[in-house]
Order: sequence, then C-alpha cells, then structure tokens
Amino acid sequence: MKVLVTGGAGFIGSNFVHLTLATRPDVEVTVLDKLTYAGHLASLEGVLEQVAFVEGDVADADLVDRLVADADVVVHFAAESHNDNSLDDPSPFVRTNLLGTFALLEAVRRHDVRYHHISTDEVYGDLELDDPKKFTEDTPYNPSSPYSASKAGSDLLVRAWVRSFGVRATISNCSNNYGPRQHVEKFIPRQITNVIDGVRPKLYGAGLNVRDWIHVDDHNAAVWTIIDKGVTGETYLIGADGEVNNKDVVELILELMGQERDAYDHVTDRAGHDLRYAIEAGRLRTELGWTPRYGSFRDGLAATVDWYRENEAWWRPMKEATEAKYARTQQVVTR
Ligand code: NAD
Ligand code: TDX
Repeated sequence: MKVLVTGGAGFIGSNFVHLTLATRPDVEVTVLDKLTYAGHLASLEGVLEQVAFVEGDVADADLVDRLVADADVVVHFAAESHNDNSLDDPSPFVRTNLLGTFALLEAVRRHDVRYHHISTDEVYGDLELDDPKKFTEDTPYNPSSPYSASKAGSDLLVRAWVRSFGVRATISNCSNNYGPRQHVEKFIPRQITNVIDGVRPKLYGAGLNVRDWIHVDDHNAAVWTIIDKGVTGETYLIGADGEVNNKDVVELILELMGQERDAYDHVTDRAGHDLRYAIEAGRLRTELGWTPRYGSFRDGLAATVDWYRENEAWWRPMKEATEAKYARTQQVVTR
C-alpha cells in the first residue's frame, strides 16, 4: 500500500510515519511537507531513509496531483495548527487549511484515491465546565478561532466532495495530543522546556480551561483503524477520556520535574479562549473496535518530560524565537 502523508515532518504526522514504519511493513510512505516553522526533518530522524520525502506545498495543485496519482491512500495532516498564531495572522491558516485541502480533494477525486482527513474537536466550539454532554459526531459546528474556523471549513469541503462527487473519504476529529516531537509553542512542551530552562511555566488566565488529552500514538493508531475499517463518508471522533484543566497539568509537570507545584505564572489570557473540550469516542470504540493504549496521563506525561530532557538538540533551535514571540503579547498577571 502506498500512503501519501501530508505534514509528515510535523508533530502528529512525524509520529504517524514512525508508527507506520514500525508496525506496517507492507506500507510505502511518501511525505509531502512544506517545512514551515513547524516542520522539521529532524522529526524523521531514523526513518528518513525509508520514506520518499517531498518538500512542497499542499496548496500546489500540480505537485499534489502528481503525488496523489501515485498513491493508494492520502492521510492529510498538514495544517497551520496553532490557535495563538491564527489570532496574530490568520492568512496562512486560510490558505493552507482551506486551499490545501481543496487541492487534495480535487486530486483524490480525479484519481479515485482513498482520503483520510485529520481534524480537531475544536470545530465544535467549547463546552461549559459543568456540561454533562461531550462532543459527538452529531454536535453542530461552532468554531471560535481563525484556526478552528479554517479546520471546520476544510471538514465541510470534505463532506461536500463525498456527497457531490463520491470521493472515498473519512474524517477524524481528535482532542488535544501530547507526546514527543511537539513544537515548543504548544502548552505542554512549552512548560516542560521552560522548567528545563529555569523559567516559570505560563498559564493563560485562571487556568481552569479543560482539554481532553490523548497520547499521539493513540491518535495515530486510531487513524490506522479508520483507514482499515472506517466507512467512507463517515466522521469518527477520537478521544481517550483525558479531561484535565490547565492548572492541574502545569502542577503535574512541576511535580514530575521536581519543582514546587505552585512555581508558575499567570499570564494574559488568549482572546476568545475556548473553555472546555470533551470527546465521546463511542463510535470508534464500538463500531471499529479501537481502544487507547496509554491508560495513565501521568505516566504518558512523565515519558514526554523524559523525551524533552533527552532531546534538547531537537527543540533548542526553536525555543528562543517562540518565547520572543510570546513575550510581545503576554504579560505576567497578578491574581
Ligand atoms: P504541526 O504544526 O506540528 O505540523 C504541521 C505540519 O504541516 C508541519 O510539518 C508543517 O511544515 C506542515 N505544513 C504546514 N503548512 C503546509 C503546507 N502549506 N504544505 C505542506 N505542509 C505544510 O501540527 P500537528 O499538531 O502535528 O497537527 C497535525 C494535524 O492534526 C493538523 O491538521 C491539526 O489540525 C490536527 N490536530 C492536531 C491536534 C493537536 O493536539 N496538535 C489535535 C487534533 C487535530
Ligand atoms: O503557554 C501556554 N499556556 C496556556 O495556559 C499555552 C501555549 C497554552 N495554554 C493553554 C491554552 C489552552 O487552553 O493551554 C491549553 C492548550 O493550548 P495549546 O497547546 O495551544 O492547544 P489548543 O489551543 O487547545 O489546541 C490544540 O488542540 C487542538 C492544538 O494546538 C490544535 O492544533 C488542535 O486542533
């Protein structure tokens, strides 16, 4: 099976490539990645020799057409992925997330290639802290940020191409991922690398916002389950019942790293900050038989702390510019 992985030099995509090569000897992988600030060939260290790597843009219709023509399956991870950046400059989000998906859909339509679209739970908006309901495949779309709106738009393009043109596509909407090779702009790696640098973790607002954490390998195993057994035209939510508020995550990181649990700062809150995400992944579990392997968030987080401690050469080149960018908009707030 020939699989075209877009965004395979990013966080989730590179972990997908590692997992695929370790578990699927029958699969040939081609990676298409623009190597933006978020893409790193170092994330493919150890497997680069086993993949065909193409540096290029998912919105480049001619390039995408050539690559899709030679694939059996496309797994589309490539995106602008960070909410804070989308508040600063939404334009690459609209371009990559919408036009990139459009170029891929037109190519899979022309060549009748199976397509799996990677998306996020953020398309559903947010939940109140005390809402007993979680997001399901039937929750109406209600995105809050330019990032989540661009992802919602890309999902709707996929649904339209399925219905209007019979494209063989599935969509998955996953909750927050953690694990190795995540950019230090994101919440968990930012705090781990701050602590390594002797800098206090930075919590937005009061830190009561809840995210539903899943290990990246559990996400990617679910993606393979959907490629293997999913029904085309369907959407599957991916989540592992991992709800934790941000304050508890920061305190756990500090504890795991041998610091006082209250040694963090509150900083300026994110504009339009979604309060809570929570996924009901019943369809994936009952219809396709997927179960997560990482049972303990504490253990998974401890392993992630170890990864950042052992792989400073991977993250160090991006740390200073990331913190300089944050320093322009975020101030410490006394509460
Ligand atoms: P990331 O920012 O770490 O990686 C994105 C990758 O896409 C990078 O390698 C980048 O170079 C590449 N890319 C960006 N623009 C491109 C373009 N125009 N053409 C080709 N390549 C381009 O993102 P991530 O966290 O790995 O997210 C991957 C996917 O998973 C995204 O679609 C995101 O919306 C989705 N998702 C992420 C999470 C999460 O918690 N990180 C949760 C659910 C869904
Ligand atoms: O320094 C920080 N302090 C902080 O309190 C940062 C960077 C974040 N936060 C908060 C904001 C969120 O409530 O932590 C939470 C997680 O923030 P992010 O890592 O930026 O993730 P989020 O905005 O929840 O989006 C993530 O999950 C869904 C991914 O970045 C998206 O790509 C995915 O779609």
